[in-house]
Amino acid sequence: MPPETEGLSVNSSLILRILGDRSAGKTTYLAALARGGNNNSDNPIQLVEAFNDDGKKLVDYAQNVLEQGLMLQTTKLVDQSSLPDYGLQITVKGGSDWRNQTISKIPFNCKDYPGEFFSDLLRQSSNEMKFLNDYLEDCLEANGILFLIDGLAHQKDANYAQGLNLFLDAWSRSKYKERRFALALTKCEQPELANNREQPKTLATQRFPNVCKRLETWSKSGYGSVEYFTCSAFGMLDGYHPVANAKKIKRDREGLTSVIKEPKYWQPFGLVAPIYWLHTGKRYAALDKY
Ligand SMILES: Nc1nc2c(ncn2[C@@H]2O[C@H](COP(=O)(O)OP(=O)(O)O)[C@@H](O)[C@H]2O)c(=O)[nH]1
Ligand SMILES: [Mg+2]
Repeated sequence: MPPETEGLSVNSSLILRILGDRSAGKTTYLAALARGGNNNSDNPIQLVEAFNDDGKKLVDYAQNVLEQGLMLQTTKLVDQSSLPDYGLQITVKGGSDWRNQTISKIPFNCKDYPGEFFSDLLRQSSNEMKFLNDYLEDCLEANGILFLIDGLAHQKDANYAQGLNLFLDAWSRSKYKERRFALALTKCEQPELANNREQPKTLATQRFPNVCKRLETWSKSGYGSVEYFTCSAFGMLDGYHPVANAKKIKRDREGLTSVIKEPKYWQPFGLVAPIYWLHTGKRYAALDKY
């Protein structure tokens, strides 16, 4: 259960699942998020804290991996019930309405599925189908989905759109009246993405037209709402011409493998924006920058 938040404006708990292909950046996203806000007074993100053991482990992991510039290990395929379930709470100042100076606490639980789940979804047949069905069942518990896509993996657009069919069909049968689906492009500090990062829907539609079409159809059919976001777990290095704070290790059809370049100047962006929207149904523009 989330901690006591008496006297503050609190919405009911967000039950979140993160979807995405292997190497989309899911674990890095969560680790960077758990590492929390900074002291910049303009930053609406005041605090990110863990409220369960899995969440605390994630924070430690983030400190080792992101601050020391190490590589993350891939998430292992295990039985759905033994996946870590991270309990985090984000404290945000202000709100989508500029007159609103309240503090919002966003408690949420989140599971980070291994990429094999998503591969099963793409293949729609596999020896490991048992995992797929368990995972789909588990997703029915969620009222918010965050779908992370490596912005550089646009060659997989058609594949992803097909995988979404199966997923959305299953999720649309969940018990919730309000379903929110956030699509976030990751690694948007990369030059091909950075210029358009302030127009997330345009960027997503250009690079992943089939995925976006599928999501729009789903939303127009009344199953739930969709929003688009851009983010980076590493961010950019400031300067006259800001550059990606990332060192490339390899790039192929699957996307980009990299590590953070200057951990000291680490400034992720856009990580909280989709979660705020999934929680409140409102966009809070200032969060796109932090
Ligand atoms: N340039 C860049 N690389 C990232 C970012 N987020 C993750 N990565 C890299 O993408 C690769 C896959 O990340 P990971 O979190 O393990 O993906 P997962 O399989 O979806 O959990 C790793 O090499 C990460 O360092 C980002 O924001 N920018
Ligand atoms: Mg992972």
